[in-house]
Amino acid sequence: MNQDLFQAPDYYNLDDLLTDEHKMVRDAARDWVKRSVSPIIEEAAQRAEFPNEILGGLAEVGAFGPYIPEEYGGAGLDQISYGLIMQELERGDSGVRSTASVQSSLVMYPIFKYGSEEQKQKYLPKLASGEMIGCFGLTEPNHGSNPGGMETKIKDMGDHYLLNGAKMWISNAPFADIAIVWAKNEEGRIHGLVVERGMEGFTTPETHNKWSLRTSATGELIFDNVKIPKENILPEKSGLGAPLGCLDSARFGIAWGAIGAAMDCYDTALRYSKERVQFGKPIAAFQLQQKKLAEMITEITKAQLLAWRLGALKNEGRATSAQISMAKRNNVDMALKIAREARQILGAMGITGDYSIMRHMMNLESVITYEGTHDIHLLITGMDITGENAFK
Ligand code: TGC
Ligand code: FAD
Repeated sequence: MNQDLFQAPDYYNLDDLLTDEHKMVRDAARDWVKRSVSPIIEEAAQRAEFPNEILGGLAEVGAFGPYIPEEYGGAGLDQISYGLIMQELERGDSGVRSTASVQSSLVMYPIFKYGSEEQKQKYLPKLASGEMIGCFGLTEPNHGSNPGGMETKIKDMGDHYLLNGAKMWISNAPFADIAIVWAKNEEGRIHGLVVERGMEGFTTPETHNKWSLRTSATGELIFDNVKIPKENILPEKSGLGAPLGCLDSARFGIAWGAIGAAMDCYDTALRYSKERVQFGKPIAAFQLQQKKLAEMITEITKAQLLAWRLGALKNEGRATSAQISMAKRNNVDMALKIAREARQILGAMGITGDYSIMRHMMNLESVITYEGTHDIHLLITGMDITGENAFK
């Protein structure tokens, strides 16, 4: 690929709102992405493989459990630092950010929040170091936007549970060591459980032929009479609110991550527009191209402000689920629109793997669907402001 010349846009001097620690964490992730992700990511995407060699680096920049306390191996950082790490990872590639999001917010978070002390000691330090990789199984073949209808079941057998059912579209599934799986008991109550690779009856076939998020491995989780020891149930919370609480944390990270993809597309298009000459002038000198670029930086700046404020609210424990939905929806949509516009600024060159834009664009088609679709987040906002539920 072309050399990574990325320069982060900061039109409203938002760095002034960050602490020294935020900037240090952000810059470490930014440098690492430049050194270790940019040079290899295009080829990994072309091969449709997760680049395993970056796992150690992800752990080193604190991408696995940034806000999990240090006593459990996490980085003990605040929510804005978490957001900034996700922004930098997705600047490299959404699939890389996905792997870190799932590990942090969908695997470590539920163990930390809903797990027993033994579960925390057993899993969290290994997940933080990348020695163990996890995945999160909520979506099923017949239940995507409506996870409350799930069919995966556990049956109490006295000294253990029997797990039956299937999950699909699960990030990290093909190589995960553990899966946080959501299943209903005989009374229809949803519980989280830790399923370990190697348990008899548990398989994780890979989903192939994706045109999006090609650097992230996606698969199914199939449970055929899997014996789950009772100590593998997350004891501290049950009900649909338990998995949805994890999604709040992951959606927050995505709201930041999408800004990274948008910044990369904008920066690439800006540089290209100054270098590409047509009709005797750099295309940056034409009003139509300036309109595109000016609107991009405006939208990025608005998204940065939204994310920063949401991070501040989250640090104070005041961010609501609906506020998180608004930021996820707005920022992913913003990034996808910017990727499409930036691609046009590059003309034919924009469709090649010599530039990151098309990869970002294709990735964002998954990001706008997973963790709650664009429609679902609009309905969450609609319900919050009107008090009327338009889902059902
Ligand atoms: P509803 O009746 O509204 O709520 C059920 C219970 O949950 C509570 N709740 C929440 N709790 C915490 N955080 C939230 N965001 C919450 N939203 C709701 C609610 O208070 C209630 O609690 P209780 O105590 O009264 O029982 O549920 P519903 O069945 O009507 O569904 C609501 C809806 C549609 C908003 C929700 O189900 C939803 O968000 N659907 C979208 C599904 C989704 O986002 N799936 C994501 C799967 S994971 C994924 O995509 C990972 S991609 C990872 C990557 O690679 O980065
Ligand atoms: P559906 O729910 O079938 O929706 C189809 C369409 O109908 C959408 O446009 C939707 O907005 C619309 N719709 C649905 N309900 C309504 C309504 N009430 N009102 C109006 N419109 C509606 N899941 C996991 O559990 N773990 C993972 O790690 C994970 N990783 C993923 C990775 C990738 C690459 C992808 C693509 C998905 C992943 N998912 C994961 C699944 C993801 O969360 C679901 O795809 C998503 O929640 C949407 O579900 P669905 O695809 O079944 O779409």
